[in-house]
Amino acid sequence: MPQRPATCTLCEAACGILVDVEGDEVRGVRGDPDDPMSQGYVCPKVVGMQDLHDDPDRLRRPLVRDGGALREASWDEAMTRAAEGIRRVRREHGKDALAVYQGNPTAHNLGLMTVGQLVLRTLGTKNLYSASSADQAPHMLAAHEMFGHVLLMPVPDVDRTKLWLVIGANPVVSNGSIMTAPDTKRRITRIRERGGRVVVVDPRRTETARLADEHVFLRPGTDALLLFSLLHVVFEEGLAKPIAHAVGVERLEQLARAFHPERVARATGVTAPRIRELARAFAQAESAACYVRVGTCHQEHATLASWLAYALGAVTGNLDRPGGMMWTRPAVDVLKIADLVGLRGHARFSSRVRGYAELGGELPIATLAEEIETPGRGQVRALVTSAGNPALSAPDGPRLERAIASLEHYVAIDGYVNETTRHAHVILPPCSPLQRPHYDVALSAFAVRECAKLAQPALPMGPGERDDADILAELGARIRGGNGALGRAMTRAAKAITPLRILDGALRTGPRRLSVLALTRAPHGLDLGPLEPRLPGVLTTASGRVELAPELFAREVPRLEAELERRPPSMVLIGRRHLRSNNSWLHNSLRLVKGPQRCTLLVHPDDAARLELRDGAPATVKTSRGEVRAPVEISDEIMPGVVSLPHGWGHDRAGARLGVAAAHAGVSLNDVTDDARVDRLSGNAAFNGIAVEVTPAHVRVAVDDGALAR
Ligand SMILES: Nc1nc2c(c(=O)[nH]1)N[C@H]1C(S)=C(S)[C@@H](COP(=O)(O)OP(=O)(O)OC[C@H]3O[C@@H](n4cnc5c(=O)[nH]c(N)nc54)[C@H](O)[C@@H]3O)O[C@H]1N2
Ligand SMILES: Nc1nc2c(c(=O)[nH]1)N[C@H]1C(S)=C(S)[C@@H](COP(=O)(O)OP(=O)(O)OC[C@H]3O[C@@H](n4cnc5c(=O)[nH]c(N)nc54)[C@H](O)[C@@H]3O)O[C@H]1N2
Ligand code: SF4
Ligand SMILES: [Mo]
Repeated sequence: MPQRPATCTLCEAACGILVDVEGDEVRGVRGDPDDPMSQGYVCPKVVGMQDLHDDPDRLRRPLVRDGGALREASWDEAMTRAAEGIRRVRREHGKDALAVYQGNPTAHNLGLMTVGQLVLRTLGTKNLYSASSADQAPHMLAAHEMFGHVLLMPVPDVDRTKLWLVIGANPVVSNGSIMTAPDTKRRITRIRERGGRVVVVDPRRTETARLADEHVFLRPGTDALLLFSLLHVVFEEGLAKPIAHAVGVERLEQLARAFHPERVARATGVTAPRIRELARAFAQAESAACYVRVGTCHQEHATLASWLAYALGAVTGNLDRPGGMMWTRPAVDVLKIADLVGLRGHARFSSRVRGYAELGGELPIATLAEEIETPGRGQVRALVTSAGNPALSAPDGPRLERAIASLEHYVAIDGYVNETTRHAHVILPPCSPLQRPHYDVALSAFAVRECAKLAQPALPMGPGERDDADILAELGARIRGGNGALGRAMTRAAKAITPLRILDGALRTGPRRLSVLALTRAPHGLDLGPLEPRLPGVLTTASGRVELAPELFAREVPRLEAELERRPPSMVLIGRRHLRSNNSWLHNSLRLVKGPQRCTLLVHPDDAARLELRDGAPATVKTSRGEVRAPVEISDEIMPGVVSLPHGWGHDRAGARLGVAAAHAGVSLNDVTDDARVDRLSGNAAFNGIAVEVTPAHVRVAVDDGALAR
């Protein structure tokens, strides 16, 4: 049976896989031992690659809305309808009346990263949105201000570090993010085997925490306070040895002065001696990497947390050195491509209603609902979503859903009628990930080891099937050229610029002078060695230096300091991820969703006793924005005063076509999050740390919004 080498595109680990193929059918998917990066490792989610391909609910033909219902249509009819509606809205209301939202799987799709960006980011609308502002926007803004480019986010050199400080990340489950590191579990074990130390800071004793040397409970939303305090100790005890290429050390030291451990202990829940010990250990380690991720991004001081984590590395000499935080030198110069499609810069324009600054050419997803609802010039009236499900993934999903349902025209590029795309006027479905070529343009820029791999499609496309690049090339050409002869000619021209052609050009002009041909000769991937120091050449700041105390951030410090005086809510809600789940999707794979109910509310035993919650019984979780009911799971792995619900569930919406998922519906965490809670600097959604009231589900309580709102 032929075994075709490919890449699992479900998460950032980008594991090498072997696809067993018989005729046109997939018989199985397993780890590829010859992939230099993943070396045979795969996680349980990998079966999703096969299940997605085989899923009878996955659309094989486009859908168009007739009256109330979606019906199958030919590609030509669907494309005509899609382009016509967008052209009409642009003609009548201007280019900004069209919004675009790109979801997370974009980053895992060669066609969407190349042709997709060229089409979707050049439509002339300022209403560009993506999952970035529900994810890593704070890291991007920190990188922009400190290093000069939104994509210059350094990655932890986990394979050489002696001290790995993991804050607000659970890489044993997520397999790493802004850090391509398949089999993080093994990498953690190796750190410990070579005498290193792993410390996890998280309001939950996670799967990663259980493998680490230590776990520190931290009150949600207080990471910036903790990080400032670590810096405070480093300076106070004379342990600073800043990297050579940094400016702003004195200013940073001055700013850190207010945050001595004794002062932040109460707010963070971490004792002063523990903070001092951690700071000393970090500064004195042979090498140390402070890795912050989604947990530190989904909060109100997220950009400050990202800044201070990078700064801690720089001040202790751990930025740009083996075992510390390092930049990659990928075979495709991602910065160059990003610049080409406007993915750079900050604050060149702002959102119309709340005035949030653009970042990398995009506005915060937390503002899309109001941009649709609020009348006036520039009001959003049409939408294109590609590879996303904002009804479940954006803060206050129900509000955004109502707004989307009110649009004049909505086109979705997605293989499913999901909770968002069920509102579309046209759905254009791409083929399965096994039917398209893959090269990780985005993620190879954040891999803990340099690598390059081009996977050819494991299976051919069937009749009438198309990949994302093909769909977007045509849609873009028809939006610009219309549905007549000009549009057809433009479509032909656009389709000639395939993802592989773009990739070949990018590889040839990239720093390693590779090519599609060279990679075709190494079907399991090329190992290009460990990360290497890149300072000062990598920087694109005006000063040519690492900026340790950007004014934009320094100005926010008084607001952070004020947190020390604020009385925290008695109970707050955070999210979590599960090994067999992937954001809002893959819940249609029976192999992945079967077993015990996963959408549970984690509650500490003390809180459960106080609130009279019983294990397995339903609880009502209420915020100022709404309420959901979920079964209680009592566990001391969660901090007292904190409850946790996973995001991406809530599959019982009428009209979605997800048979298996609907039978394992759960509830959507984002039914109760608040789109007004954002990190002010980056506009990133502050999903976590929202004040909640939790009661046994049979008890009805009158909630005073004022008391809940912080
Ligand atoms: N409360 C809370 N909310 C969160 C988070 C959280 O932790 N807590 N996490 C946030 C984060 S980090 C993220 S990244 C977002 C994710 O949010 P989104 O990106 O909006 O949502 P996904 O669940 O990833 O939706 C993926 C959709 O893309 C489709 N898709 C998959 N592959 C392809 C493809 O190759 N082509 C096309 N065209 N479509 C494809 C799937 O069918 C699915 O419908 O959610 C965010 N929301
Ligand atoms: N299996 C699986 N893998 C995934 C995904 C998935 O859904 N399932 N999603 C993918 C995506 S889109 C992303 S972005 C990555 C995310 O990858 P990670 O960043 O590793 O994501 P999480 O597992 O959500 O880890 C976030 C941690 O932050 C903690 N946390 C919550 N609030 C706070 C806080 O205020 N401070 C601190 N210090 N910690 C806090 C949570 O308890 C949680 O353990 O995972 C990717 N991989
Ligand atoms: S960790 Fe799992 S889901 Fe992620 S790429 Fe590897 S096999 Fe796929
Ligand atoms: Mo994400």
